[in-house]
Amino acid sequence: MTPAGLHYLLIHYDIPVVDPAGWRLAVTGRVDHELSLSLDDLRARPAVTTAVTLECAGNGRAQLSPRPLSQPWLFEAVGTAEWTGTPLRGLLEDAGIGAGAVEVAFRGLDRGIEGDEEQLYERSLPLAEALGDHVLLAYEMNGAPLPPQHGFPLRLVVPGWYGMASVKWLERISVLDSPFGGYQQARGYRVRQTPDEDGEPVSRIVPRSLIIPPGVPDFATRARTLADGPCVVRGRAWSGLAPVERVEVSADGGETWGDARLGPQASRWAWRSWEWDWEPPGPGTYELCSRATDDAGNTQPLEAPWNLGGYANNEVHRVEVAVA
Ligand SMILES: Nc1nc2c(c(=O)[nH]1)N[C@H]1C(S)=C(S)[C@@H](COP(=O)(O)O)O[C@H]1N2
Ligand SMILES: [Mo]
Repeated sequence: MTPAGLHYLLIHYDIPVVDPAGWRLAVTGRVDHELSLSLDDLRARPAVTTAVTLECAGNGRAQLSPRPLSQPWLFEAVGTAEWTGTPLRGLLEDAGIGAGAVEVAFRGLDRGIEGDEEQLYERSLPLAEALGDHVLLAYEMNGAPLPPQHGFPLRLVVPGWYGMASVKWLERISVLDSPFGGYQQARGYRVRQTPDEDGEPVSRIVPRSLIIPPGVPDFATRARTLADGPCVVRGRAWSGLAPVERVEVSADGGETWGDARLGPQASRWAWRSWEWDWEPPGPGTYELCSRATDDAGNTQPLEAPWNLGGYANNEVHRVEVAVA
């Protein structure tokens, strides 16, 4: 689990100040009964705790060339926390989904300007995804009330989807009879080559693994040095498409690969630990690589195809170490 203080943050605008006493969640649109719920109402509903790996769709963006203009994430925009809340599905069933509903939109309280449009951060999910078993309206992270930066008092957590779907500071859920055309859906988070293309929407997390860099870093260059001798290389792997089935590791830049041992997983939606025994053949420079494959056969490419937003870069992780 990632402690809240080490979990990445992605905040498009400002962190809203919310007085929980006056805050309400509205459920509206194509529903049989509109709802307005307080935080206590939500806490009184059935509660579920699930370990979920959240990853920003822009994780790895700074690795791409030319570098897309947005958050310059290297590898750090991922974390795994235990989220506690009430299943969205139960709430939608209580409201009653009306005829002709196709999507559910989630609006946050944070306001800003993006693409020349003033907006409240808002995203939608197809109805079938919103009714999925694991989607949570979360009011706790790692057993404590949500910190302001992670969405206090209430956020959506959509396991398996890139982070943009997990709307923070929720104020309104709208059941829609036509696809949501808001900025974060129609303009943002699309995989495309040029700004005038519609592109494909970003949705589920593609398989990825990261290596915990062995050895020690040089202060200025970050170059790593590892003492000669047997070494256990460790890391994490995850996929929002299907469970991780295999992690392979290479110590020669991807020429030859060996299978890592997979560790336990806190839930289907949490990353999985892995480890690989490595005996460096002697002093020299080595490039460690890791590659995850899920049980639907999705795997990590050696080199990710470029896109304008720099989304979903899941190319194999490479860590160079000097054995001395
Ligand atoms: N209301 C609101 N929700 C939001 C965002 C935002 O800017 N505003 N950022 C999204 C993005 S892009 C990501 S990756 C996740 C990050 O969640 P975290 O900051 O709790 O890690 O929140 C999502 N939910
Ligand atoms: Mo993100």
